[in-house]
Amino acid sequence: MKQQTVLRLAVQKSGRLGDEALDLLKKAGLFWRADERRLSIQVENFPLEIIFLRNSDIIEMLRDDVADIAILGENTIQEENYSAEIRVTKDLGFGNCRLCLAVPKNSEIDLNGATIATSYPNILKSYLKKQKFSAKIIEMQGSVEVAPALQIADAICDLVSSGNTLRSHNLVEIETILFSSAQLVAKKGLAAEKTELFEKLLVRIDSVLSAKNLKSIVLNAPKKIIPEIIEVLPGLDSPTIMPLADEDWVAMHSVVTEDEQFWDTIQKLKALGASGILIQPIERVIV
Ligand code: PRT
Repeated sequence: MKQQTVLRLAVQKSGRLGDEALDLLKKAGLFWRADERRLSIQVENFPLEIIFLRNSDIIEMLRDDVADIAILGENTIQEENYSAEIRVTKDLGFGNCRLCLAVPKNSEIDLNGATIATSYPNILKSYLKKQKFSAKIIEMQGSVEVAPALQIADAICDLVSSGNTLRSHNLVEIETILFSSAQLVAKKGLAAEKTELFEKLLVRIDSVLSAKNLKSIVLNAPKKIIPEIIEVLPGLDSPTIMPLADEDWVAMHSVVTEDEQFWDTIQKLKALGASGILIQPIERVIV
């Protein structure tokens, strides 16, 4: 009997990307009962095995064919020079950070000729080359932010998200080298059956990403104000209009993005005479 093809997805075991990656897969309707602290788990309703790895090991496992696809930061892809080996990349919109150069507050360090501590020597090297700067790079695996205080380096090149780590070490950003977020990547050269599985998985993941910040709005309105409501209610498509028992009234449905204008829109609808406004989250959208 032919064995079922299973796609193998590598995700970070713990840390900044692991939990959000699993959360996204669950929202995409994937289901498993196994303990997430195991080395790997089998998804029960999709031919997918999730392999838990250290972030720094993921690309090696893709290269060694232990994994077919992975979720990892753009920073790691760039540092490991992996872009050319990827067939598809999908930005997942979490794990946002930036790789920055930072120096001690109030210092007037000239990067040209400085010593810079980093866990990203390859990205830094190519940045310095582009800028035609010569600087000495000190490679550190973690706690890069302590390097200036220990007088190991004049500056650092590290990931920043909230900026709290820099602030608490009296450091200030002077340059952003790279913006990064979590990416779903599929390596080149996957067999046709695995490619097909990946495309199916992508549809599910896309449906969750497309639904992000979307809200379903249902409201009741007097028939005579339908044109004004349509004007105010932005939607994916034109709103659905449904008759009500009271012939002078209708129910209207639309899907809108919860952006900065969202609550202004709701206020305007109310002011126009809409009532019973229901706002509900949307789980998935297939566009
Ligand atoms: O432990 P493991 O071997 O699995 O890997 P790891 O130590 O690289 O894991 P982790 O969880 O630190 O980082 C995994 C990925 O998360 C990174 O490769 C990035 O893609 C992403 N990410 C997003 C971040 C950050 N934000 C981040 N802020 N990775 C690290 N940081 C660190 C940064 O290095 C600095 O020490 O957080 C500190 C700064 O944070 P703020 O909020 O104080 O600015």
